[in-house]
Amino acid sequence: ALLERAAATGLEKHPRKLNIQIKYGTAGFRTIANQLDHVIYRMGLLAVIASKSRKATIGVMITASHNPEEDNGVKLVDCHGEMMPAIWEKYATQLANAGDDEIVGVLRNILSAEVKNPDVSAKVIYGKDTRPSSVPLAQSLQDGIVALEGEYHDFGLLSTPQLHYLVVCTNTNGAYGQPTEEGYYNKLSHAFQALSKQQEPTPCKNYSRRLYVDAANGVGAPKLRSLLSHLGGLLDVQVFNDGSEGRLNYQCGADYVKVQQKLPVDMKVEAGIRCASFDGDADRIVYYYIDQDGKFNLLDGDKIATLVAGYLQELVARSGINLNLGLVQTAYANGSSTEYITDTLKVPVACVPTGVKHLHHKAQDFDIGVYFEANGHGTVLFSDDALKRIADSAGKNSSLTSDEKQAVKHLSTVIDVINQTVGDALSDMLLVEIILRTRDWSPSDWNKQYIDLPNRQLKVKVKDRNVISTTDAERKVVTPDGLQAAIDTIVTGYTKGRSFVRPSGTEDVVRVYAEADTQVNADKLAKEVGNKVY
Ligand code: NG1
Ligand code: ZN
Repeated sequence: ALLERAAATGLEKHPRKLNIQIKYGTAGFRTIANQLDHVIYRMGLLAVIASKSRKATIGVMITASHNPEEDNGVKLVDCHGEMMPAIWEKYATQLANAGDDEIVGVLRNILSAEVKNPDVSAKVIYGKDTRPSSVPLAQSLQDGIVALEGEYHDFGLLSTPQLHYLVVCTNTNGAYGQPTEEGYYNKLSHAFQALSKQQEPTPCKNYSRRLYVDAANGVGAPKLRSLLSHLGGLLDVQVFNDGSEGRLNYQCGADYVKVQQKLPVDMKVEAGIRCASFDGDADRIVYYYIDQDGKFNLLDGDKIATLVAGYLQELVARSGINLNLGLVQTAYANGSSTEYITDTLKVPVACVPTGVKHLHHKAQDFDIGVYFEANGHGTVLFSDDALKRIADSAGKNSSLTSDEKQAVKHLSTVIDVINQTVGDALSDMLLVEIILRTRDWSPSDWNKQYIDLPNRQLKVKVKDRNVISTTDAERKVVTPDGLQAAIDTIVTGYTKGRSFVRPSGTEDVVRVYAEADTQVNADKLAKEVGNKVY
């Protein structure tokens, strides 16, 4: 009778008004906010079932990340902090698209497939971004949880990575950190301060504490402020785009800066100042600066990944602990970065399809797995075994040389600066800052480690983007017939040319990527390849 009552509540308070099909993709459901009410109510129902299935707390985040303000979205976070497995994406899609009178049947199927004991209690925690539509949608979610008699905790405004952190903390009884927002700031800031003390360098000549942050007018702004208040003045941050309504991600934010390769609006920047942009839910970060010639220089996810991998690799080598470190990228990684990682850092690199879950999964193959998308989403994973060996080494301090001791100490401290549950703009920012400070690098010192190949991303509108299918981590087209051969022919005409196309998982477009020896050629290559897609 509970299921029938939940369906009746849905019909009465959160009916499916339009017969529009929606799909749970790589980032959950994402579309115009006014089509999401019934979807989010139903995700409340599904979250309760997921919690019963896992016998653990499930997370739900209401956000559409870097999408325009009028969009919104919802994403379930599984009990270990990761995305839900594919079968749950299917359940979510079925449930969202069911008629109001079909819900009971769909729920019953999911329950019978996934839940042994339906009487077990359920707990769901959730958060939302700053979109005005997130407020009523959070209420719809709560209605869904309550309808199936789940327990809930509303954390209010959160960044996406904060929610992932809270899910993991809750399900590990605090072993990962305190399951509160304050606990999150404490964990990151204590580690950052400790590391700063340990690495107290001779006064920095090139690194400056000064940092400009474009918060995309999103949730990153208030959360950054909270974090800064825990840092004891170690960073001198000026926040831009810090929350005007109606301007979320509008000509600002990590996605805009990365794709447009230019400064966000409303940011006055002097040459040489280190700048960073978050996206709307603060799970991505890119850096950049204007050089003495007035030229814009982007330090994207690839540059962050190589910075982090180089630093960790050095610590591991110095520590004397035998740990394998690897880096995971997608096809969007700049060709120069892959070359630099392989030839200079000599770190093994893997390429996987777009989407955090593929990167996260692959990174688990290493003792220390660094993963980043070029767009600035990424983090570092330490295997349980690696954590144990680092802790063991820190414990047997006496048998180590003083340099080994120091490296082990840095290594065991830096782990807590990192939000291992998912890419996190705040945590990644702290990590980048500590490394730049340790190296005493200005942004141009960082940038010159390797020179990016000029590149271009385009979107092409097509009738049905899903006629394009790909293989080899999206680097080769399988269908339609002949498209890959056409791309190959075009690419041969360009020095250092590389190009690929794939259907987006979050927008109704086909994405084209191209890189070549000059910007003019990269633009031309992208356009030529784009013309073959229709
Ligand atoms: P799609 O729309 O599938 O390209 C985009 C990003 C992904 C990932 C997801 C989820 C690019 C090229 N693609 O996916 O990397 O971040 O959004 O937000 O940046
Ligand atoms: Zn995001």
